[in-house]
Amino acid sequence: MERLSKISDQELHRWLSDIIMVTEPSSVYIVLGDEEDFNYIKEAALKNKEELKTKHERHTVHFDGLPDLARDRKNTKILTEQDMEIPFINTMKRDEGLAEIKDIIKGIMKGKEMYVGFFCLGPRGSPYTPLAVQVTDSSYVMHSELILYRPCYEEFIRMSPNTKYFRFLHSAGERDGLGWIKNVERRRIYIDLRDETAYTTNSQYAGNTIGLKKLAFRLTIHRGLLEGWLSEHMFIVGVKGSGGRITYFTGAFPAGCGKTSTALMADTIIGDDLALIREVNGIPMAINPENGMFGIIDGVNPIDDPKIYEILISPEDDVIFSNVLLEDNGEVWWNGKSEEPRSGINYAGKWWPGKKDEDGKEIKPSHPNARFTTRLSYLKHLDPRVNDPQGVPVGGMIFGGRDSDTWVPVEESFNWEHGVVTKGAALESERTAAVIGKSGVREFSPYAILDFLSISVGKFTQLHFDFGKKLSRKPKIFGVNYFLKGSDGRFLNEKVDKKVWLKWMELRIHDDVGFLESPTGRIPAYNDLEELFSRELGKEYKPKEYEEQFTIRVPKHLAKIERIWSVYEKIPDTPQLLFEILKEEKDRLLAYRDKFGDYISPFKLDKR
Ligand code: SPV
Ligand code: MN
Repeated sequence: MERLSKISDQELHRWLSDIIMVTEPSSVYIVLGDEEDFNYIKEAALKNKEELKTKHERHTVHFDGLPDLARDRKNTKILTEQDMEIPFINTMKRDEGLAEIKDIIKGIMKGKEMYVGFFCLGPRGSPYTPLAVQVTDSSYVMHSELILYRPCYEEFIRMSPNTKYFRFLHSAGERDGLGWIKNVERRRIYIDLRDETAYTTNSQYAGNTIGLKKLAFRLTIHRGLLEGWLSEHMFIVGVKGSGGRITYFTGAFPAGCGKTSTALMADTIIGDDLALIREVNGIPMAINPENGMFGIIDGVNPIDDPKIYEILISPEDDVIFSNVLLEDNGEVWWNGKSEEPRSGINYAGKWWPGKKDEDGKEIKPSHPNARFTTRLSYLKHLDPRVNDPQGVPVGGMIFGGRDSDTWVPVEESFNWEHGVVTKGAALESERTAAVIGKSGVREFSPYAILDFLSISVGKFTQLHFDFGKKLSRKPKIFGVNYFLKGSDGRFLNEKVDKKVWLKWMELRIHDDVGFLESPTGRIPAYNDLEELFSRELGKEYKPKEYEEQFTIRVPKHLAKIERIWSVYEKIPDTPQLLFEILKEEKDRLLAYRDKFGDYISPFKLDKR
């Protein structure tokens, strides 16, 4: 009470006392976020078996359990006042949703401690940082948040009476002997836009439960629409250019398409998942609402991911591993370690080499969606401006999907609107084996944000157009494609090539290199890439490779425009400008086809 009474906001007190009455925890712990609290929460997680010890003091393991290993799309709903249908978004009438939650949370915290944490979704002391309160009965969730976000109880004490803040209420509900949730059928993730409050019940998986991550993201998207700023599913990185200048990029990629690896390959990093972007004096300024990474661990190995791997094996660094294999000797194993896995416990219970499920299928030692939770500050290439209250100026925005046959490896759009439409709104990605369903099928993935949108993708597109109008320095928008394949099915590029694309984009932002004009945008000239490949990677880049990679595949582009057109045609609030830009692109492609044929060698394009 003493901790809480320092915060004068009466509405907060009322809300907390209401949920305490309904959920009936046996005690309440107000988290200030200092070291003492951190240790208290971590100890609690170990005591109640939400986390298990490993051979390193600072490393723990958490298991979500078989039914709870990923985001629950079906039960995640946006609560709206009118029962509006929004294409691609799961909505529900607000009253009904709130009533359902109220029923589910009755007495749900009985016998448990409730934690209340105060957080800043961005640098402390920034006018652009949203505030948030998290209530949870899970010490794992609070422990994760203390690693992933900036605690800021002090800001709540200081805040002026009308300051808005997001509220998150989570309960893992009952757990069984293995620590898994018992009441899967009462799992709900409801986001109430009106009160900027989200609720999660009967789940542990961080993508459902960590209010500050993807639930707050849905709320910032909505608040951004009302206030005229952008909330993006993007990393924020810095790329070094001549004279030591740093140019900042944000980048959006669907899961499994190179987002994390790009963020780690850049020269500096500010964030790996989310970006809030405001217009300040005509400049787009980005902040990272997060302070840590909740990253996929599957496949992380010392050769391809040295920066992450180093953190994951360092006894000095706080790491929570989830849904990996915890061997009996206290060693953590995931797919990417060089040794063979030994017996232990994993996301499916006890595990031993060769263990099979009921259908006789081998149970993987570590789950494909296994994750690590750790601090960004451990990265040696952390950007010095990561806590700058003003954020960093965005020079370029990158969109990239998994595309075997259409986009070239890197291309600049003609202007902001053209980029928003043809790179962002038109983003597609081929499904990977990690997602249930047929792999290789192309999915609509606008802005890589579809799973998290709380507003129509038509409105989100209009918001980008309007945002651009306020800017005197518009970011250049680029499309990248790391997954282009040759006619024989092999990838045309190596993983490291993305370094060259980043450097080329950096040069373009400063107009330090020219470009070739294609019907779909501006592509690199051969000589510029040859020089960059040699300088950055010590690699010889042959004209033949360039030609194959940068051929403009006209029929593929035309087919893509048809697909995208027919999707947006069914979204009632799509801005007319989107169709105009698609139409212009189609006309350009047809004109180029008349002149050069279906497959256009970059050597035939005009240099500017
Ligand atoms: C993503 O899936 O985009 C993630 C992980 O960043 S989750 O927190 O599950 O959303
Ligand atoms: Mn994400």
